[in-house]
Amino acid sequence: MTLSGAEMIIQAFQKEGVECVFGIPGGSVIPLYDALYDAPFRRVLMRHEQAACHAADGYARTSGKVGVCIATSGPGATNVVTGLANAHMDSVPLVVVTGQVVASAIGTDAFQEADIYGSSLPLVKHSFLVRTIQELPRALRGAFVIANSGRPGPVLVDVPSSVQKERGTFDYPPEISFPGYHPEARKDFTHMERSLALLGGSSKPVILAGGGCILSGAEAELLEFAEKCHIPVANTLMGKGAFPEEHPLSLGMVGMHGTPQANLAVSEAEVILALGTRFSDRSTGGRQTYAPKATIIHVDLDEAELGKNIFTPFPMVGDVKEVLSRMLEKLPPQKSRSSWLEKIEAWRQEYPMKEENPPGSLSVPGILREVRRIQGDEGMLTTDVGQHQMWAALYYKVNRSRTYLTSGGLGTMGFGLPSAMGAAFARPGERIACIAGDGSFLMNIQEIETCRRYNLPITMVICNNGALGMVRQWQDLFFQQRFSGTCEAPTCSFSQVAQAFGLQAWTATNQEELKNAFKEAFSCEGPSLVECMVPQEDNVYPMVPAGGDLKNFLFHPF
Ligand SMILES: Cc1ncc(C[n+]2csc(CCOP(=O)(O)OP(=O)(O)O)c2C)c(N)n1
Ligand SMILES: [Mg+2]
Repeated sequence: MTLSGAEMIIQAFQKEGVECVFGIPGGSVIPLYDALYDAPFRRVLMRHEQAACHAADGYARTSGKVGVCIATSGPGATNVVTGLANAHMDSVPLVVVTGQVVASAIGTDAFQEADIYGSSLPLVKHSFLVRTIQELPRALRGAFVIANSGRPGPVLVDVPSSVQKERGTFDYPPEISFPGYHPEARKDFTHMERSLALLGGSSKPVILAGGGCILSGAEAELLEFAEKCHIPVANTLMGKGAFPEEHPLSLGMVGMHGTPQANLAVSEAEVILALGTRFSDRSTGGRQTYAPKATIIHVDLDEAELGKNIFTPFPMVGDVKEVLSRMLEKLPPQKSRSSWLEKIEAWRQEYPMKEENPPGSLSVPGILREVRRIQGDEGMLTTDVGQHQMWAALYYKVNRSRTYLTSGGLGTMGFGLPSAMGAAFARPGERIACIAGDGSFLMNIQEIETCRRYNLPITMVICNNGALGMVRQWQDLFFQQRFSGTCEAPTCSFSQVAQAFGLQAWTATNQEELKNAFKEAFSCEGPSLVECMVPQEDNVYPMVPAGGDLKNFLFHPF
Protein backbone atom coordinates (compact mmCIF):
# COMPACT_ATOMS: atom_id res chain seq x y z
CA MET A 1 0.00 0.00 0.00
CA THR A 2 1.28 3.45 -0.84
CA LEU A 3 0.67 6.74 0.93
CA SER A 4 0.97 10.32 -0.19
CA GLY A 5 3.69 12.43 1.42
CA ALA A 6 1.00 14.34 3.31
CA GLU A 7 -0.47 11.09 4.64
CA MET A 8 2.99 9.95 5.68
CA ILE A 9 3.39 13.10 7.75
CA ILE A 10 0.11 12.36 9.52
CA GLN A 11 1.13 8.73 10.08
CA ALA A 12 4.47 9.79 11.45
CA PHE A 13 2.81 12.26 13.84
CA GLN A 14 0.51 9.50 15.02
CA LYS A 15 3.37 7.09 15.59
CA GLU A 16 5.22 9.77 17.53
CA GLY A 17 2.21 10.32 19.80
CA VAL A 18 1.49 13.86 18.63
CA GLU A 19 -1.66 15.21 20.30
CA CYS A 20 -1.99 18.55 18.60
CA VAL A 21 -0.34 20.60 15.88
CA PHE A 22 -0.31 24.37 15.75
CA GLY A 23 -0.22 26.17 12.44
CA ILE A 24 -1.69 28.14 9.59
CA PRO A 25 -2.40 26.73 6.10
CA GLY A 26 -1.22 28.17 2.79
CA GLY A 27 -0.61 27.27 -0.83
CA SER A 28 2.33 24.96 -0.21
CA VAL A 29 0.72 22.98 2.61
CA ILE A 30 -2.76 22.49 1.17
CA PRO A 31 -2.08 18.76 0.59
CA LEU A 32 -0.90 18.45 4.20
CA TYR A 33 -3.91 20.33 5.53
CA ASP A 34 -6.11 18.11 3.40
CA ALA A 35 -4.65 15.07 5.14
CA LEU A 36 -5.00 16.81 8.50
CA TYR A 37 -8.73 17.08 7.89
CA ASP A 38 -9.10 13.41 8.86
CA ALA A 39 -6.28 13.24 11.40
CA PRO A 40 -7.06 11.80 14.83
CA PHE A 41 -5.23 14.58 16.66
CA ARG A 42 -6.03 18.24 17.14
CA ARG A 43 -5.26 20.81 14.51
CA VAL A 44 -5.06 24.24 16.12
CA LEU A 45 -5.48 27.20 13.81
CA MET A 46 -3.38 30.06 15.09
CA ARG A 47 -3.32 33.63 13.75
CA HIS A 48 0.41 34.08 13.18
CA GLU A 49 3.09 31.48 12.49
CA GLN A 50 5.45 32.94 15.09
CA ALA A 51 2.71 32.36 17.64
CA ALA A 52 2.13 28.85 16.28
CA CYS A 53 5.77 28.05 16.87
CA HIS A 54 5.68 29.55 20.39
CA ALA A 55 2.51 27.58 21.14
CA ALA A 56 4.24 24.36 20.09
CA ASP A 57 7.16 25.49 22.26
CA GLY A 58 4.87 26.13 25.25
CA TYR A 59 3.30 22.72 24.73
CA ALA A 60 6.75 21.09 24.68
CA ARG A 61 8.04 22.94 27.75
CA THR A 62 4.94 21.98 29.70
CA SER A 63 4.67 18.35 28.64
CA GLY A 64 8.27 17.36 27.94
CA LYS A 65 7.06 16.00 24.59
CA VAL A 66 7.93 17.28 21.14
CA GLY A 67 5.89 20.32 20.07
CA VAL A 68 4.72 20.39 16.46
CA CYS A 69 4.02 23.33 14.22
CA ILE A 70 3.14 23.71 10.54
CA ALA A 71 3.61 26.70 8.25
CA THR A 72 3.39 27.32 4.55
CA SER A 73 6.34 28.29 2.34
CA GLY A 74 7.74 31.82 2.02
CA PRO A 75 6.20 34.22 4.53
CA GLY A 76 4.71 31.43 6.62
CA ALA A 77 8.12 29.83 6.94
CA THR A 78 10.01 33.05 7.61
CA ASN A 79 7.46 33.87 10.30
CA VAL A 80 8.54 30.80 12.28
CA VAL A 81 12.21 31.77 12.33
CA THR A 82 11.95 33.69 15.62
CA GLY A 83 10.12 30.73 17.14
CA LEU A 84 12.89 28.37 16.03
CA ALA A 85 15.62 30.59 17.43
CA ASN A 86 13.68 30.97 20.66
CA ALA A 87 13.32 27.20 21.07
CA HIS A 88 16.94 26.60 20.14
CA MET A 89 18.27 28.98 22.76
CA ASP A 90 16.18 27.31 25.48
CA SER A 91 16.72 23.71 24.27
CA VAL A 92 13.07 23.00 23.51
CA PRO A 93 12.19 19.96 21.36
CA LEU A 94 10.15 21.02 18.32
CA VAL A 95 9.39 19.60 14.91
CA VAL A 96 8.44 22.36 12.51
CA VAL A 97 7.12 21.25 9.16
CA THR A 98 7.14 23.91 6.45
CA GLY A 99 5.70 23.60 2.99
CA GLN A 100 8.03 24.43 0.14
CA VAL A 101 7.29 25.27 -3.49
CA VAL A 102 7.14 22.26 -5.82
CA ALA A 103 10.52 20.53 -6.00
CA SER A 104 11.07 21.38 -9.66
CA ALA A 105 10.60 25.10 -8.93
CA ILE A 106 13.12 25.35 -6.09
CA GLY A 107 15.67 28.00 -7.00
CA THR A 108 13.49 29.79 -9.56
CA ASP A 109 12.19 32.51 -7.23
CA ALA A 110 8.79 30.91 -7.50
CA PHE A 111 5.78 32.48 -5.80
CA GLN A 112 6.24 32.25 -2.02
CA GLU A 113 9.62 30.62 -2.29
CA ALA A 114 12.05 31.31 0.53
CA ASP A 115 15.12 29.28 1.43
CA ILE A 116 13.92 28.36 4.89
CA TYR A 117 16.34 25.45 5.05
CA GLY A 118 19.27 27.83 4.60
CA SER A 119 17.75 30.54 6.81
CA SER A 120 17.06 28.13 9.62
CA LEU A 121 20.44 26.39 9.80
CA PRO A 122 22.18 28.58 12.39
CA LEU A 123 19.05 28.64 14.56
CA VAL A 124 18.06 24.99 14.84
CA LYS A 125 19.41 21.71 16.08
CA HIS A 126 18.93 20.29 12.61
CA SER A 127 17.09 20.94 9.34
CA PHE A 128 15.94 18.67 6.53
CA LEU A 129 15.03 19.66 3.00
CA VAL A 130 13.11 16.70 1.63
CA ARG A 131 13.47 16.56 -2.14
CA THR A 132 11.85 13.18 -2.86
CA ILE A 133 9.16 11.02 -1.34
CA GLN A 134 11.74 8.31 -0.61
CA GLU A 135 13.55 10.63 1.81
CA LEU A 136 10.43 11.61 3.73
CA PRO A 137 9.93 8.79 6.30
CA ARG A 138 13.56 8.91 7.40
CA ALA A 139 13.50 12.71 7.65
CA LEU A 140 10.34 12.63 9.77
CA ARG A 141 11.61 9.94 12.12
CA GLY A 142 14.97 11.70 12.26
CA ALA A 143 13.32 14.98 13.13
CA PHE A 144 11.56 13.52 16.19
CA VAL A 145 14.62 11.58 17.32
CA ILE A 146 16.99 14.51 16.96
CA ALA A 147 14.56 17.00 18.54
CA ASN A 148 14.12 14.99 21.71
CA SER A 149 17.39 13.14 22.28
CA GLY A 150 20.53 14.42 23.94
CA ARG A 151 20.19 18.14 24.42
CA PRO A 152 16.75 18.85 22.94
CA GLY A 153 16.15 21.42 20.25
CA PRO A 154 14.05 22.41 17.27
CA VAL A 155 14.21 20.55 13.95
CA LEU A 156 12.83 21.91 10.69
CA VAL A 157 11.48 19.65 7.96
CA ASP A 158 10.92 21.51 4.69
CA VAL A 159 8.64 19.52 2.37
CA PRO A 160 7.83 20.68 -1.17
CA SER A 161 4.14 20.52 -1.97
CA SER A 162 4.95 18.13 -4.83
CA VAL A 163 6.44 15.69 -2.31
CA GLN A 164 3.32 16.02 -0.15
CA LYS A 165 1.29 14.82 -3.15
CA GLU A 166 3.67 12.15 -4.43
CA ARG A 167 2.97 8.58 -3.37
CA GLY A 168 5.40 6.03 -1.99
CA THR A 169 5.77 3.21 0.49
CA PHE A 170 5.82 4.26 4.12
CA ASP A 171 8.72 2.57 5.83
CA TYR A 172 8.95 4.31 9.17
CA PRO A 173 12.30 3.33 10.67
CA PRO A 174 12.05 2.53 14.41
CA GLU A 175 15.81 2.77 14.82
CA ILE A 176 17.67 5.53 13.13
CA SER A 177 21.18 6.91 13.23
CA PHE A 178 22.95 9.84 11.71
CA PRO A 179 26.68 10.10 11.11
CA GLY A 180 28.28 12.09 13.92
CA TYR A 181 25.15 12.19 16.09
CA HIS A 182 25.54 9.92 19.12
CA PRO A 183 24.04 11.79 22.05
CA GLU A 184 24.12 8.81 24.41
CA ALA A 185 27.60 7.60 23.61
CA ARG A 186 29.69 10.22 25.31
CA LYS A 187 29.80 10.16 29.09
CA ASP A 188 32.69 11.17 31.25
CA PHE A 189 32.54 10.85 35.02
CA THR A 190 36.31 10.84 35.57
CA HIS A 191 36.09 13.73 37.99
CA MET A 192 33.24 12.40 40.09
CA GLU A 193 35.23 11.14 43.09
CA ARG A 194 37.30 14.28 43.39
CA SER A 195 34.25 16.47 42.92
CA LEU A 196 32.47 14.64 45.72
CA ALA A 197 35.46 14.99 48.01
CA LEU A 198 35.74 18.68 47.22
CA LEU A 199 32.05 19.28 47.86
CA GLY A 200 31.99 17.22 51.06
CA GLY A 201 34.97 19.07 52.49
CA SER A 202 33.73 22.54 51.66
CA SER A 203 32.08 24.72 54.26
CA LYS A 204 30.76 27.12 51.61
CA PRO A 205 29.36 25.22 48.64
CA VAL A 206 26.55 26.28 46.30
CA ILE A 207 24.56 24.28 43.78
CA LEU A 208 23.68 26.16 40.61
CA ALA A 209 20.66 24.57 38.93
CA GLY A 210 20.10 25.32 35.25
CA GLY A 211 17.44 24.36 32.73
CA GLY A 212 19.23 21.06 32.13
CA CYS A 213 18.00 19.83 35.53
CA ILE A 214 14.42 20.13 34.26
CA LEU A 215 15.21 18.68 30.84
CA SER A 216 16.76 15.63 32.42
CA GLY A 217 13.97 15.26 34.98
CA ALA A 218 16.46 15.47 37.84
CA GLU A 219 14.21 17.37 40.28
CA ALA A 220 13.93 14.55 42.84
CA GLU A 221 17.67 13.78 42.80
CA LEU A 222 18.49 17.46 43.13
CA LEU A 223 16.21 17.82 46.14
CA GLU A 224 17.66 14.71 47.78
CA PHE A 225 21.22 15.79 47.09
CA ALA A 226 20.75 19.32 48.42
CA GLU A 227 18.92 18.11 51.54
CA LYS A 228 21.37 15.34 52.34
CA CYS A 229 24.35 17.66 51.94
CA HIS A 230 22.72 20.86 53.29
CA ILE A 231 23.88 22.77 50.25
CA PRO A 232 21.97 25.90 49.22
CA VAL A 233 20.62 25.94 45.67
CA ALA A 234 20.59 28.91 43.33
CA ASN A 235 18.78 28.65 40.03
CA THR A 236 19.19 30.30 36.66
CA LEU A 237 16.15 31.72 34.88
CA MET A 238 15.82 28.49 32.88
CA GLY A 239 16.32 26.45 36.05
CA LYS A 240 13.32 28.02 37.76
CA GLY A 241 11.21 25.16 39.12
CA ALA A 242 14.04 22.59 39.17
CA PHE A 243 14.28 23.07 42.93
CA PRO A 244 11.32 24.29 45.02
CA GLU A 245 11.85 28.00 45.46
CA GLU A 246 10.05 28.05 48.79
CA HIS A 247 12.43 25.44 50.21
CA PRO A 248 14.66 26.84 52.99
CA LEU A 249 17.74 25.89 50.95
CA SER A 250 16.58 27.83 47.89
CA LEU A 251 18.48 31.02 47.14
CA GLY A 252 16.29 32.00 44.19
CA MET A 253 17.59 33.23 40.87
CA VAL A 254 21.17 34.33 40.18
CA GLY A 255 22.42 36.87 37.71
CA MET A 256 21.65 40.34 36.44
CA HIS A 257 18.34 40.45 38.30
CA GLY A 258 19.22 37.72 40.77
CA THR A 259 18.35 37.80 44.45
CA PRO A 260 20.97 39.33 46.76
CA GLN A 261 21.45 36.04 48.61
CA ALA A 262 21.99 34.08 45.39
CA ASN A 263 24.48 36.53 43.92
CA LEU A 264 26.35 36.96 47.19
CA ALA A 265 26.47 33.22 47.81
CA VAL A 266 27.93 32.61 44.34
CA SER A 267 30.47 35.38 44.93
CA GLU A 268 31.51 33.93 48.31
CA ALA A 269 31.26 30.23 47.48
CA GLU A 270 34.27 27.93 47.72
CA VAL A 271 32.77 25.30 45.43
CA ILE A 272 29.99 25.57 42.87
CA LEU A 273 28.28 22.47 41.55
CA ALA A 274 26.83 23.74 38.28
CA LEU A 275 24.18 21.44 36.84
CA GLY A 276 22.87 21.76 33.29
CA THR A 277 23.64 25.41 32.81
CA ARG A 278 25.52 27.20 30.08
CA PHE A 279 26.71 30.11 32.24
CA SER A 280 25.00 32.72 30.07
CA ASP A 281 26.18 36.31 30.50
CA ARG A 282 22.86 37.15 32.16
CA SER A 283 23.59 34.62 34.90
CA THR A 284 27.32 35.29 35.40
CA GLY A 285 27.71 39.04 34.98
CA GLY A 286 31.33 39.83 34.13
CA ARG A 287 33.26 36.59 33.65
CA GLN A 288 36.50 37.97 35.08
CA THR A 289 34.83 38.69 38.40
CA TYR A 290 32.57 35.61 38.48
CA ALA A 291 32.73 33.44 41.60
CA PRO A 292 36.33 34.47 42.38
CA LYS A 293 36.73 32.11 45.33
CA ALA A 294 35.08 29.05 43.83
CA THR A 295 36.27 25.87 42.20
CA ILE A 296 33.65 25.00 39.64
CA ILE A 297 32.34 21.51 39.02
CA HIS A 298 30.34 21.61 35.81
CA VAL A 299 27.95 18.86 34.73
CA ASP A 300 26.32 19.00 31.31
CA LEU A 301 25.05 16.61 28.70
CA ASP A 302 26.37 18.90 26.02
CA GLU A 303 30.14 18.64 26.17
CA ALA A 304 30.46 21.86 24.18
CA GLU A 305 29.18 23.80 27.20
CA LEU A 306 31.98 22.65 29.49
CA GLY A 307 34.55 25.41 29.66
CA LYS A 308 32.78 27.45 26.98
CA ASN A 309 31.96 30.45 29.14
CA ILE A 310 33.43 29.61 32.55
CA PHE A 311 36.51 27.51 33.22
CA THR A 312 36.04 24.26 35.10
CA PRO A 313 38.80 21.97 36.36
CA PHE A 314 36.13 19.32 37.05
CA PRO A 315 34.00 18.80 33.94
CA MET A 316 31.52 15.94 33.85
CA VAL A 317 29.74 14.94 30.66
CA GLY A 318 26.40 13.32 31.26
CA ASP A 319 22.75 13.63 32.05
CA VAL A 320 22.24 15.58 35.27
CA LYS A 321 19.82 12.98 36.63
CA GLU A 322 22.29 10.17 36.09
CA VAL A 323 25.23 12.11 37.49
CA LEU A 324 23.30 13.11 40.62
CA SER A 325 22.05 9.55 41.20
CA ARG A 326 25.59 8.23 40.97
CA MET A 327 26.87 10.95 43.27
CA LEU A 328 24.13 10.16 45.78
CA GLU A 329 25.37 6.58 45.97
CA LYS A 330 28.85 7.70 46.97
CA LEU A 331 28.23 10.67 49.24
CA PRO A 332 31.14 11.23 51.61
CA PRO A 333 30.56 12.76 55.08
CA GLN A 334 29.71 16.43 54.80
CA LYS A 335 31.37 19.29 56.61
CA SER A 336 29.05 21.41 58.76
CA ARG A 337 27.34 24.16 56.79
CA SER A 338 25.55 25.92 59.62
CA SER A 339 27.59 29.11 59.62
CA TRP A 340 27.32 29.31 55.81
CA LEU A 341 23.55 28.90 55.98
CA GLU A 342 23.39 31.49 58.75
CA LYS A 343 25.35 33.93 56.65
CA ILE A 344 22.94 33.40 53.77
CA GLU A 345 19.99 33.97 56.09
CA ALA A 346 21.59 37.23 57.23
CA TRP A 347 21.81 38.41 53.60
CA ARG A 348 18.17 37.53 53.12
CA GLN A 349 17.27 39.70 56.14
CA GLU A 350 19.55 42.51 55.03
CA TYR A 351 17.85 42.81 51.63
CA PRO A 352 14.11 42.37 52.07
CA MET A 353 11.94 42.26 48.97
CA LYS A 354 8.92 44.57 48.59
CA GLU A 355 5.96 42.40 47.76
CA GLU A 356 2.75 44.22 48.60
CA ASN A 357 0.87 46.64 46.39
CA PRO A 358 1.43 50.21 47.58
CA PRO A 359 -1.67 51.91 49.10
CA GLY A 360 -3.97 53.25 46.39
CA SER A 361 -1.96 51.91 43.47
CA LEU A 362 -0.38 48.76 42.06
CA SER A 363 3.12 47.39 41.57
CA VAL A 364 4.12 44.41 39.46
CA PRO A 365 5.49 42.48 42.48
CA GLY A 366 2.18 43.14 44.28
CA ILE A 367 0.23 41.91 41.24
CA LEU A 368 2.35 38.75 41.07
CA ARG A 369 1.68 38.10 44.71
CA GLU A 370 -2.05 38.30 44.05
CA VAL A 371 -1.74 35.96 41.06
CA ARG A 372 0.06 33.47 43.27
CA ARG A 373 -2.44 33.90 46.07
CA ILE A 374 -5.40 33.16 43.83
CA GLN A 375 -3.71 30.24 42.05
CA GLY A 376 -2.32 28.59 45.16
CA ASP A 377 0.73 26.37 44.92
CA GLU A 378 -0.55 24.56 41.85
CA GLY A 379 -0.50 27.50 39.48
CA MET A 380 1.10 27.85 36.08
CA LEU A 381 2.52 31.06 34.75
CA THR A 382 3.94 32.14 31.43
CA THR A 383 5.67 35.47 31.01
CA ASP A 384 6.50 37.89 28.29
CA VAL A 385 9.76 39.80 28.17
CA GLY A 386 10.79 42.90 30.04
CA GLN A 387 10.63 44.23 33.57
CA HIS A 388 7.52 42.21 34.39
CA GLN A 389 9.43 39.06 33.37
CA MET A 390 12.26 39.78 35.79
CA TRP A 391 9.85 40.69 38.57
CA ALA A 392 8.09 37.39 37.92
CA ALA A 393 11.41 35.56 38.13
CA LEU A 394 12.08 37.24 41.47
CA TYR A 395 8.67 37.28 43.11
CA TYR A 396 6.64 34.42 41.69
CA LYS A 397 8.00 31.45 43.56
CA VAL A 398 7.82 28.17 41.67
CA ASN A 399 7.82 24.82 43.43
CA ARG A 400 6.98 22.51 40.52
CA SER A 401 9.03 22.20 37.36
CA ARG A 402 7.47 22.85 33.95
CA THR A 403 4.93 25.26 35.41
CA TYR A 404 6.81 28.45 34.65
CA LEU A 405 7.46 29.26 31.01
CA THR A 406 9.62 32.14 29.92
CA SER A 407 11.77 33.05 26.95
CA GLY A 408 15.21 32.83 28.56
CA GLY A 409 17.94 32.82 25.95
CA LEU A 410 16.38 34.86 23.18
CA GLY A 411 14.19 37.13 25.32
CA THR A 412 11.41 37.14 22.75
CA MET A 413 8.67 39.71 23.30
CA GLY A 414 5.38 38.13 22.26
CA PHE A 415 6.19 34.71 23.76
CA GLY A 416 3.88 34.91 26.76
CA LEU A 417 0.40 34.47 25.29
CA PRO A 418 1.11 31.81 22.63
CA SER A 419 3.21 29.78 25.07
CA ALA A 420 0.31 29.86 27.52
CA MET A 421 -1.90 28.51 24.73
CA GLY A 422 0.50 25.62 24.17
CA ALA A 423 0.46 24.96 27.92
CA ALA A 424 -3.34 24.99 27.91
CA PHE A 425 -3.37 22.22 25.30
CA ALA A 426 -0.76 20.25 27.22
CA ARG A 427 -2.63 20.51 30.53
CA PRO A 428 -6.33 20.52 29.75
CA GLY A 429 -8.47 21.63 32.64
CA GLU A 430 -5.79 23.77 34.27
CA ARG A 431 -6.06 27.53 34.27
CA ILE A 432 -2.89 29.21 33.02
CA ALA A 433 -1.92 32.76 33.92
CA CYS A 434 0.08 34.81 31.46
CA ILE A 435 1.79 37.95 32.66
CA ALA A 436 2.68 40.38 29.90
CA GLY A 437 3.84 43.94 29.47
CA ASP A 438 1.96 46.42 27.30
CA GLY A 439 4.75 46.30 24.71
CA SER A 440 5.16 42.53 24.57
CA PHE A 441 1.44 41.82 24.52
CA LEU A 442 1.00 43.94 21.41
CA MET A 443 3.47 41.68 19.58
CA ASN A 444 1.11 38.70 19.45
CA ILE A 445 -2.18 40.32 20.47
CA GLN A 446 -3.98 38.66 17.53
CA GLU A 447 -3.85 35.38 19.47
CA ILE A 448 -6.60 36.61 21.80
CA GLU A 449 -8.82 35.55 18.92
CA THR A 450 -7.46 31.98 18.99
CA CYS A 451 -7.91 31.83 22.76
CA ARG A 452 -11.52 32.86 22.38
CA ARG A 453 -12.23 30.42 19.54
CA TYR A 454 -10.92 27.47 21.56
CA ASN A 455 -12.20 28.91 24.84
CA LEU A 456 -8.80 28.38 26.43
CA PRO A 457 -8.62 28.76 30.22
CA ILE A 458 -6.02 31.52 30.20
CA THR A 459 -6.03 34.64 32.34
CA MET A 460 -3.95 37.37 30.73
CA VAL A 461 -2.53 39.82 33.22
CA ILE A 462 -1.29 42.90 31.39
CA CYS A 463 1.01 45.15 33.38
CA ASN A 464 0.49 48.41 31.57
CA ASN A 465 3.22 50.86 32.50
CA GLY A 466 2.85 52.74 29.22
CA ALA A 467 6.46 51.95 28.41
CA LEU A 468 8.92 49.51 26.97
CA GLY A 469 9.90 49.39 30.58
CA MET A 470 13.06 47.32 30.59
CA VAL A 471 14.70 49.43 27.91
CA ARG A 472 13.43 52.53 29.70
CA GLN A 473 15.10 51.24 32.87
CA TRP A 474 18.49 51.03 31.12
CA GLN A 475 17.99 54.54 29.73
CA ASP A 476 17.06 55.72 33.21
CA LEU A 477 20.11 54.18 34.86
CA PHE A 478 22.78 54.31 32.14
CA PHE A 479 21.69 56.78 29.41
CA GLN A 480 20.91 59.95 31.43
CA GLN A 481 17.13 59.48 31.28
CA ARG A 482 17.05 60.08 27.54
CA PHE A 483 13.90 58.02 26.98
CA SER A 484 14.26 57.48 23.27
CA GLY A 485 11.48 55.31 21.85
CA THR A 486 10.46 53.82 25.16
CA CYS A 487 7.79 56.03 26.70
CA GLU A 488 5.28 56.20 23.88
CA ALA A 489 2.37 54.64 25.72
CA PRO A 490 0.06 52.36 23.73
CA THR A 491 -3.04 54.25 22.63
CA CYS A 492 -5.38 51.32 23.21
CA SER A 493 -7.25 50.06 26.21
CA PHE A 494 -6.24 46.42 26.53
CA SER A 495 -9.40 45.49 28.37
CA GLN A 496 -11.53 47.02 25.62
CA VAL A 497 -9.52 45.26 22.93
CA ALA A 498 -10.08 41.99 24.77
CA GLN A 499 -13.79 42.69 25.07
CA ALA A 500 -13.96 43.33 21.33
CA PHE A 501 -12.53 39.83 20.84
CA GLY A 502 -15.29 38.48 23.08
CA LEU A 503 -13.37 38.09 26.33
CA GLN A 504 -14.42 39.13 29.77
CA ALA A 505 -11.97 41.80 30.80
CA TRP A 506 -11.30 44.23 33.62
CA THR A 507 -9.08 47.19 34.38
CA ALA A 508 -7.51 47.54 37.81
CA THR A 509 -5.76 50.55 39.27
CA ASN A 510 -5.56 49.57 42.94
CA GLN A 511 -5.49 46.55 45.21
CA GLU A 512 -9.25 46.39 45.73
CA GLU A 513 -10.04 46.53 42.02
CA LEU A 514 -7.33 43.97 41.38
CA LYS A 515 -8.71 41.53 43.92
CA ASN A 516 -12.24 41.84 42.56
CA ALA A 517 -11.10 41.51 38.97
CA PHE A 518 -8.92 38.47 39.73
CA LYS A 519 -11.72 36.77 41.60
CA GLU A 520 -13.88 36.86 38.49
CA ALA A 521 -11.15 36.51 35.88
CA PHE A 522 -9.71 33.37 37.45
CA SER A 523 -13.13 31.75 37.74
CA CYS A 524 -14.16 32.36 34.13
CA GLU A 525 -14.57 29.27 32.02
CA GLY A 526 -12.64 30.53 29.02
CA PRO A 527 -10.06 33.26 28.52
CA SER A 528 -10.09 36.47 30.51
CA LEU A 529 -7.93 39.56 30.74
CA VAL A 530 -7.06 41.96 33.52
CA GLU A 531 -5.31 45.16 32.55
CA CYS A 532 -3.34 46.47 35.51
CA MET A 533 -2.25 50.09 35.48
CA VAL A 534 1.23 50.36 37.00
CA PRO A 535 3.63 53.27 37.37
CA GLN A 536 6.09 53.91 34.57
CA GLU A 537 9.02 54.85 36.75
CA ASP A 538 9.35 51.65 38.81
CA ASN A 539 12.61 49.82 38.13
CA VAL A 540 13.44 46.17 38.76
CA TYR A 541 15.95 45.66 41.55
CA PRO A 542 18.29 44.05 42.36
CA MET A 543 20.20 44.80 39.17
CA VAL A 544 23.80 44.11 38.27
CA PRO A 545 24.82 46.43 35.42
CA ALA A 546 25.73 44.46 32.26
CA GLY A 547 29.15 42.85 32.58
CA GLY A 548 29.38 43.86 36.26
CA ASP A 549 30.35 41.91 39.33
CA LEU A 550 27.46 39.91 40.79
CA LYS A 551 28.11 41.20 44.28
CA ASN A 552 27.78 44.84 43.17
CA PHE A 553 24.06 44.95 42.58
CA LEU A 554 21.88 48.02 42.70
CA PHE A 555 19.12 47.59 45.27
CA HIS A 556 15.74 49.31 45.44
CA PRO A 557 15.77 52.65 47.22
CA PHE A 558 13.25 52.66 50.08
C1 LIG B 1 11.02 40.98 19.75
C2 LIG B 1 11.75 41.88 20.67
N1 LIG B 1 11.97 43.16 20.32
C3 LIG B 1 12.64 43.99 21.15
C4 LIG B 1 13.11 43.56 22.36
C5 LIG B 1 13.87 44.48 23.30
N2 LIG B 1 13.13 44.66 24.54
C6 LIG B 1 13.41 43.96 25.66
S1 LIG B 1 12.39 44.31 26.92
C7 LIG B 1 11.56 45.44 26.02
C8 LIG B 1 10.41 46.19 26.61
C9 LIG B 1 9.25 45.31 26.91
O1 LIG B 1 8.16 46.14 27.22
P1 LIG B 1 6.89 45.57 27.94
O2 LIG B 1 6.42 44.35 27.29
O3 LIG B 1 5.91 46.68 28.06
O4 LIG B 1 7.44 45.12 29.35
P2 LIG B 1 7.98 46.03 30.58
O5 LIG B 1 9.46 46.02 30.47
O6 LIG B 1 7.39 47.39 30.44
O7 LIG B 1 7.50 45.30 31.78
C10 LIG B 1 12.09 45.54 24.73
C11 LIG B 1 11.61 46.48 23.68
C12 LIG B 1 12.88 42.19 22.66
N3 LIG B 1 13.32 41.64 23.79
N4 LIG B 1 12.18 41.40 21.83
MG1 LIG C 1 5.58 48.03 29.57
